[in-house]
Amino acid sequence: MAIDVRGLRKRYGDLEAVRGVTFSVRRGEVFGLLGPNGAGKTTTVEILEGYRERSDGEVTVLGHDPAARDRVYKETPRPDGTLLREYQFFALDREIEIAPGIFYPAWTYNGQVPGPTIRATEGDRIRVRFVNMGSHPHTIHFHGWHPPEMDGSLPDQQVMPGQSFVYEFDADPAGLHLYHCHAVPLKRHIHKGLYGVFIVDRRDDPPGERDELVMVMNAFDTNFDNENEVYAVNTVANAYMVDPIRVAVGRPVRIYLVNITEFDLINSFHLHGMFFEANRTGMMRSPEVADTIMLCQGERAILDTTFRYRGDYMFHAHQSEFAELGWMGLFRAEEPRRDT
Ligand SMILES: [Cu+2]
Repeated sequence: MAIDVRGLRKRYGDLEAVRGVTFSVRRGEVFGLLGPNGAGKTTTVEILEGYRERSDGEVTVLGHDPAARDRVYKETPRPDGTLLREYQFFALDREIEIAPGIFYPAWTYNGQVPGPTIRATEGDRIRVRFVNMGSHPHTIHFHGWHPPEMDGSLPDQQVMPGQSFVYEFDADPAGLHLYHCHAVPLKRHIHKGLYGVFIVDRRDDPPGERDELVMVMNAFDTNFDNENEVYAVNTVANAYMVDPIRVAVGRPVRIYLVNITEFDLINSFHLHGMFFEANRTGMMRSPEVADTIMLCQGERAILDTTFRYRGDYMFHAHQSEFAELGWMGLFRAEEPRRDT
């Protein structure tokens, strides 16, 4: 049996979109889901793809549960103490909501923009199985040390729809990197949403007693005029104005800041009421201290700081136009929780 679905249910709040669906599909069988809009067809397919979590029921696709984490990520210890980290990446065409009620026809890695963050410790081995389930040729081009055949940038390295490729290289050097599609035309493939963050931790500086978050500065050309209409960090305009990022007074905070904005030459991050240490590419020996940092596309920096006072701190691009079009947010610093 290729696909087996028993008692599948999916609830979105009070709405039950899929109400106990049971079916099975044999290998080679042509199978269709028919029904009016809202019948739950897309939700069902997205659960089979592993893109959406189910509320109830049992699902197997080619013998595997698509909700199982080991389908997309697996780590295996190696004799020298490092890890082999294996990822499964799919290119998927997907509509994403970039502001309330504004949908964008994105090209995605694994259904999300930015794509999944790849994180390793220096010296680990990275293996990414990439399957192109989208409608155009795509690649994954990583920043970092790797042999040219793993670069995903030349015309004959494009992975055609329905095809796959395995990228494999060592996590090197320690720092903050990124990956993105390098198929042509490049600006179209990048701004459609095919990018993500690649963090390599130093072996002597593992993630410790600090709060960490990834901030990808991105933007969207919603009317295809080669200019952006919506700006954000992590895709959704003004998301952190509505829902501030909670931090604790006195506890270190690290931001992994990456600029992937297409069409505009630069982007920037400005934080109100305080300063941070900015470590460009995560590789500087002595970081600069600033309250504003400018990055061109593909540049990135690790920002370290600690909030001194309680309250709301605004952050935004110091290009006012970007800020007004959605690239603005808040940190909410609160007294640390006492767990005694
Ligand atoms: Cu592409």
